[in-house]
Amino acid sequence: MSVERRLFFALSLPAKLQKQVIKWRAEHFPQDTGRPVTAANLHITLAFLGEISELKAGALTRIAGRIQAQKFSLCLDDIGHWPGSGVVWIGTKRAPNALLQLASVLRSHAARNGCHQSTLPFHPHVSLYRSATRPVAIPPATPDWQLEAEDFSLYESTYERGRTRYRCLQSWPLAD
Ligand code: 3AM
Repeated sequence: MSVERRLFFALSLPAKLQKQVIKWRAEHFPQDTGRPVTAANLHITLAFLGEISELKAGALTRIAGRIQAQKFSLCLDDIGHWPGSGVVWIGTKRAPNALLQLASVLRSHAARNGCHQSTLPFHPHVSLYRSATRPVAIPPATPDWQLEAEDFSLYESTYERGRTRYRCLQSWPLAD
């Protein structure tokens, strides 16, 4: 039987921005808000692939390598809470077209390769807390962080000893 891995395409956050976000989160949310996402796991999901075979992962990896997409800059200037999924997030009020196009291309390739895609509209975000099911006092604003997206990556999600870990398997540069 072929081994399946839980994979997704995402944008990473530079280490400096990860630290800034973690510091700001600690200063603006009470400790019992939910399960905080660790600094290394902060990301923006572009397309969730689910548990897929090596064969399918290989096909999607080759497709990702042929995608022609532009660099873009993203302003993280929005915050919200989705009580249903228990996620507190930061996002953007104005998603750049290049980001929307990249996510759309990855999602349609994923769907064509049998990876079920959510019917909810794509809402780019960085999850800060999970399991935040109680009401959360949302700070009035973020510090308006800028994310310069220069590549996108394929990640594997594993769950070991009670911890979720995201491992970057491969990255592809975005064009100037
Ligand atoms: O951190 P975010 O919310 O961007 O929520 C999961 C996480 O995204 C999402 O995939 C990312 C990496 O785990 N995810 C998990 N299960 C999912 C599913 N069944 C899912 N997204 C869509 N459908």
